[in-house]
Amino acid sequence: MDGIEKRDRLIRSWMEEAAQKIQQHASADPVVEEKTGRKDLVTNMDREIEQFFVEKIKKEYPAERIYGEEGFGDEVNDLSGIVWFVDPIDGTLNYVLQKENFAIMLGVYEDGEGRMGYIYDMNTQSLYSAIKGKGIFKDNEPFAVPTDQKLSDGLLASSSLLMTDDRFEQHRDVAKKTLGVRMIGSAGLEILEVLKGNVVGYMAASLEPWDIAPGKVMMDEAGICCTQFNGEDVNLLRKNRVLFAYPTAYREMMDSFSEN
Ligand code: 2AM
Ligand code: CA
Repeated sequence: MDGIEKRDRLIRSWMEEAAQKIQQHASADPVVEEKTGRKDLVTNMDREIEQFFVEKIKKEYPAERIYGEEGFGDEVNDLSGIVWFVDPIDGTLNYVLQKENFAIMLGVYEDGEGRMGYIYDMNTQSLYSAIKGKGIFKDNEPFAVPTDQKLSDGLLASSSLLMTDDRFEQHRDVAKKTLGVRMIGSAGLEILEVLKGNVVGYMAASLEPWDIAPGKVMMDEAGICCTQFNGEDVNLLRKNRVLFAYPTAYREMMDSFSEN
């Protein structure tokens, strides 16, 4: 992929601008609509921010495709060429109910391979990024990630569905082996918790491609495992059940699943 430095510069400025737009509306109540149900929401801000990114990307890179949560990009049925993944607000339920604990996410892939990943933490106004082969950054500084962690020595992040739905008993057995479970409700922020070493892993029962793609670039760059529950590669064209975990914790989780 050409022009990585220019892309990085542009993406950083767009992420900052998007964050400012959301910040400016922080005191106003968003207009909320249900998508597939009462737990799956979209607001005027999700739409506005995705449209903002689509406009910027299409102006600079008209030949490249955009796979965005709210549908303002392209219909994407394969990952050939350059594909941009856009999640304008990750953690929309938090955005509506809490006005905090959400993120803006963007990923750039080439022929299905992660090249660039960005997660903007709206709580701390920090931009985490990864460029394949170039490392991980917090804002403009290199960001050190732990090399490995064990399941029994740390905390585990989980999507709430795994804790509330009886189909996931095996996952609760894994959770019992840790020091405790943590749930934020934003895949992007949970992935950052893994990256910081605050949790040894994150398991989620239902993540969309744009929830996974940006963080997966970071995981790959940091040597952290990221697969479906069955060990297969994630599929960035549909929903996935995903495990993100440090290598030792990942092996312990997979062993625990196969014991049951
Ligand atoms: P979203 O807010 O961008 O939809 C919540 O546990 C996490 O799962 C969030 O990152 C949320 O992303 C994601 N998620 C994916 N599909 C979802 C759905 N149908 N309903 C709620 N959250 C979903
Ligand atoms: Ca979203």
